[in-house]
Amino acid sequence: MGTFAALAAPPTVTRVEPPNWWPGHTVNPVRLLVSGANLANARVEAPPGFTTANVRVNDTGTLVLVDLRIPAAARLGPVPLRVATAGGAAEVPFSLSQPLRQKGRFAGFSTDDVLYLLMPDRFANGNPGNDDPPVSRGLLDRSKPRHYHGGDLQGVIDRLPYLRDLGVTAVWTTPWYDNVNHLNQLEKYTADNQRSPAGVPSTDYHGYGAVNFYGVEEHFGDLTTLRRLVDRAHAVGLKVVQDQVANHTGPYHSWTTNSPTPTWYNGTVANHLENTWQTWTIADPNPPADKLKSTLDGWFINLLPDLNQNDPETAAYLIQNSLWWLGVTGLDAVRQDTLPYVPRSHWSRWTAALKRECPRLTILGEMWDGNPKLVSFFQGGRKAFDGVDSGIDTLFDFPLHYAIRDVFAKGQPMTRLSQTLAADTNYVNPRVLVTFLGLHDTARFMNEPGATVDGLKLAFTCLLTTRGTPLIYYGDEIAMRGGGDPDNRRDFPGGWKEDPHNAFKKSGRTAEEDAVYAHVKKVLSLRRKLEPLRRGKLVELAVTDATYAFARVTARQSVIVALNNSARPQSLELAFSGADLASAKSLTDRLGGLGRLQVQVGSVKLVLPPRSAAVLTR
Ligand SMILES: [Ca+2]
Ligand SMILES: [Ca+2]
Ligand SMILES: [Ca+2]
Repeated sequence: MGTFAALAAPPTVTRVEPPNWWPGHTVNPVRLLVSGANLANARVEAPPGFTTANVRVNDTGTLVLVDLRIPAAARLGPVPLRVATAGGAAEVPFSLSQPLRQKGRFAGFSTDDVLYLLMPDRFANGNPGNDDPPVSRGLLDRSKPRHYHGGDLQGVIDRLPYLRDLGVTAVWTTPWYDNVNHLNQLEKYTADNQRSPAGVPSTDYHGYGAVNFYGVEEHFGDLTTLRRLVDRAHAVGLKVVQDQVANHTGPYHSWTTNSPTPTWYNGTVANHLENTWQTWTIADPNPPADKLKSTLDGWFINLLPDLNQNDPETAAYLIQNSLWWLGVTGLDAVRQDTLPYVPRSHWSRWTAALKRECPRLTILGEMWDGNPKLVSFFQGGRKAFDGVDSGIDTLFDFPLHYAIRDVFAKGQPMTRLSQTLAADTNYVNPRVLVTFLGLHDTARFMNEPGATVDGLKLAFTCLLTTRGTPLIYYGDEIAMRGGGDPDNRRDFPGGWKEDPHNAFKKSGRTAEEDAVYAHVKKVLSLRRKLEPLRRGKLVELAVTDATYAFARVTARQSVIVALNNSARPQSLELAFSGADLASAKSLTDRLGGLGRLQVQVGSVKLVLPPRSAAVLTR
């Protein structure tokens, strides 16, 4: 029968997560997850100066967790690390990298910035060579809204000049994690986190179904292309925001059948709770225990495997993964998906770990609710009743999103805006909220009943001049149409060589597209030139059903914004606010329509044409 050594099959190693780390990093030791086979009872051997500890092998002998302490003076490059068993030894392909320089990276965003959200698959096809990669043939079909369309990271690189010319300052792309390489076969599963008729084939073109947290989706490019994108963006003055998902993996992640620990996920494919999306239970001091549990531990759409951040191994993996993307690219901010469905204690530890390494980083959380009380509950800066400060810097301003839609598309009274902003007292810091007309999960503004191009322009004027850090969803600046997901994710016209027209260029835009584009560009330019529009205190001056006027005020300068949402001209008499206006003899409409206005004893009278706005300065 032979000896024990002869009986033991030799170990093999296929990969390690993270594949590299940095000497002097705030996380040390780093916890490695080694994948392979025949790893039962493995030891991990490290070179002199390095130490390994806390080796843990899963019960199939295919995954090893191990702490690796990296000496401060460690040499860069491959680290000769080995996994050894009675059957032999295998090399672990791990290396140390030079930390990226801080200058011009890891910068965070502020109210000085304007974000631009795009979906790489739907924006521009910069590399037709990756349209149908060998590992995932047959997923591309531009006629099908749930298939890949061919857009990629090179396409984003190619269009950075367009974004810079428009006047936005930061790019947020939907996730670039490696997603599944075949059509989704699971009943009820669709590519967009929504139920759809069973049997409609779909892909994970949107990136929210990660099967490898350390991989770049091959339809979009590779890590080299991603790093080039971040570097090129920085070189032209644009920041980059990564979309991360810590709540769940895609349903096809290998962990669903073979996990590093028994409690890696909450439940199993065969036996798990369903997430019923009762987000308010998180902010409820007395929630029903079963609802709290299904909200935190339930599987999104009853299908996306829910990661268990209460397992310290899972939590450490997720924290390191976030830090790895920052470290390898130098990006500036993180947008975190599905925030409320993860224990707040995890966010507290995760945000602290990210800020320890990158103190200027901005963290934006997705808490989808129209109620400011619920949204504000998740903003960091104070401990809530649960004793937790989430550390989340800012959130999407869904309450204002709904109000802007109601007013400028559906014709509801302007008081709706004032009412919504009156709830700002709920927030630790309402000024930094990320405000938006729409995003990839909402129908387009132009799809609302009652929406017009004039209404869209007014909505943009309001969005880009009121408090907050504005976000523009790709294509809204050219009045793109589209209903609910996935119709709101149409291809940007001109992103593909074969497109009949090219809206990236003035000469290619339709009259309507160019009118909206020019308007957005103009208001963005005003926002850049006029500091109060970015940093000023918001002071409401007047509100009626038809009109709304406010000032943005700093110690040095004031800007008055007046909007008429009605189909008739409206007269306004506005009292001034701000020291620089007290002695003004006249005000100028920087949007241009009203020209120069005479001032009478501390107030100005103006008549706004139907559905128009003015931005007044001294
Ligand atoms: Ca492509
Ligand atoms: Ca893939
Ligand atoms: Ca969860």
